[in-house]
Amino acid sequence: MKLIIAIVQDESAGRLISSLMQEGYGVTKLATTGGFLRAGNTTLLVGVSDHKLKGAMDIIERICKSRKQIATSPSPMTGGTGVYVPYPIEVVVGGATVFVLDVEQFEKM
Ligand code: 2BA
Repeated sequence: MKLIIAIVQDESAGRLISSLMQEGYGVTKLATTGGFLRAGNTTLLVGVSDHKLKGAMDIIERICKSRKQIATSPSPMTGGTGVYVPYPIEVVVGGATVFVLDVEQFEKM
């Protein structure tokens, strides 16, 4: 048995949990904070039997694969006129940091 620890962006978490649960995986969601950005993220614990590991990893990759996206700047530049001009910026969205651990013992009491 393996324990998947997946740290994902909050925006991806709902869809990822739904997809994992639809496929019969048990999931625990933790509200976590990244040490570098000090921003909220979501950590999922997923205990899986060895033969179901690949299926879970495929789902995580499908939903969380990082990609570049054009977004409008949240803090628009001001020109000399004082007019606010929103401008496009490239941002990385999605992405997951995943650890897979061997589980020594698993009990439900
Ligand atoms: P990622 O490397 O995709 O990491 C996303 C989040 O995953 C991290 O949030 C952290 O919560 C977790 N994480 C990543 N690697 C980990 C590890 N080895 N052990 C435990 N948890 C881990 P943040 O720490 O807020 O980092 C957000 C993003 O900032 C990172 O994205 C990376 O692109 C960048 N970053 C992190 N540390 C950096 C540094 N020292 N210098 C420059 N950029 C950094």
